[in-house]
Amino acid sequence: MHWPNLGELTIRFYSLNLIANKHAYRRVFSDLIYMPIKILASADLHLGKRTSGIDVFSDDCSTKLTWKRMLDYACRNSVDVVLLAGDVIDRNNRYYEASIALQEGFARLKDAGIEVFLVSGNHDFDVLPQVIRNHSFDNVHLLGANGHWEISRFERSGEVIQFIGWSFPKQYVTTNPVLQLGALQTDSNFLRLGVLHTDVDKVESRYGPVPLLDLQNADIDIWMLGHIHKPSNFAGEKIIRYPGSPQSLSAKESGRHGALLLTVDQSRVEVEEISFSNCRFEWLNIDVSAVDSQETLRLLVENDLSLAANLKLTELGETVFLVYDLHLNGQNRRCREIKAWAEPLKNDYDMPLATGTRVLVREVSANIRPVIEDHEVLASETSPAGLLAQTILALRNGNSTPFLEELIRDWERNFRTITNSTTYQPLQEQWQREGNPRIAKVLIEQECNRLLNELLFPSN
Ligand SMILES: [Mn+2]
Repeated sequence: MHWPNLGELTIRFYSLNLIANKHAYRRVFSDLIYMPIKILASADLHLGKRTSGIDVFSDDCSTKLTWKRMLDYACRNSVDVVLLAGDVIDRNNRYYEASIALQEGFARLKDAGIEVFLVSGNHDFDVLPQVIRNHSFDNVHLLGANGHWEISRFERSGEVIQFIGWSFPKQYVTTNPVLQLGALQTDSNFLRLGVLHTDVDKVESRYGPVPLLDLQNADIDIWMLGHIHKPSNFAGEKIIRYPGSPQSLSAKESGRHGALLLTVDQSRVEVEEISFSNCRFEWLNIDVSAVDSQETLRLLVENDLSLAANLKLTELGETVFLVYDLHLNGQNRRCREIKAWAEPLKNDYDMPLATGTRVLVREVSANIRPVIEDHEVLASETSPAGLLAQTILALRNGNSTPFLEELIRDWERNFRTITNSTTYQPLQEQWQREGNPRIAKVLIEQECNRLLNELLFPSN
């Protein structure tokens, strides 16, 4: 930390008053006052697209508006660099809407003195270089065009960052781009920030597959990646992250979505998650065992949804739509009626929270077990239902039957086969640390109940 002397403090005082958020002025003083560098890192914006899955979204959930919120944030918070790790423009949607929004954004960032470093991904391998070529933005730097690694030095307030990137040269790339990185000369005295659109640990992928180990071993200090829309963070000493798509584009992209703010202070780097998506998808299990009328179902759903949504209240800053998929479960003899009572929730439910966020329901699924009065009587039958009832009873009483033993052996054999595949390597490592969850019996009981339900109450 560099402590300012009196002169510098005076300048800081005046500059703070003069600037009053005028970003450009900050640049004038930035050589006099030490300030950490702020990088807003994002990927997979897919400009031209909008969130799908529920009618009420309309144009409010277009990524063009997410981009605008990101620009507002960058300008308001004196960000120095905006970083985009590919698939900025969506290949199949509204090219003009996308390219115009991008150009306007670049111009706005230029006015604010903000630099942009970016690489292209499989969606914008051709259009992104075009947009940048056809409009001269001297603050915008496409790294690694034509699939050749490139380094660009950024310097401000005496701090130096090397942005090192590689751009998709064509739609599909089946080779590992990091293998070519070794030839590039970097300076280990200054931070090396790698930007890459890639499918980590997916050997068969057509989207620039890279083993995680190669990212860990490369002469790069931080990796900001694109392609996977769910924000993710790889464990280990090095910061290796997918910022994820800043807008949730469908219910498959659940949870919080936004960008990462990296603050580089000397050699220390802090990472903060900033939300930008105006919609957020979640799912919720609701136990309907006690439901006996449409009214009790309504009360229960309202209560559970309100509890779940309010728990997220502090994270809902920009969220306009909080959209739930409900899974109804439990044990109830009115399975069919409950499903019918729940049906209107999909189009009808719309609850406002204190933040102004609207809670909606997108989908309702049900896995309600029937109430079987007497398993003992059923178990005396030799029918398939009898066999299932015997198995359920054995599981409940801690006994075993030859059929149950066979099921457990089958389950364990299949489970081993699956978990021995490389795809599940991280899970295996987790289980080695935390113990393998041996839940065969729980799953078998669930499945026996489900099958018994189908057999006894076929219309449910
Ligand atoms: Mn991609």
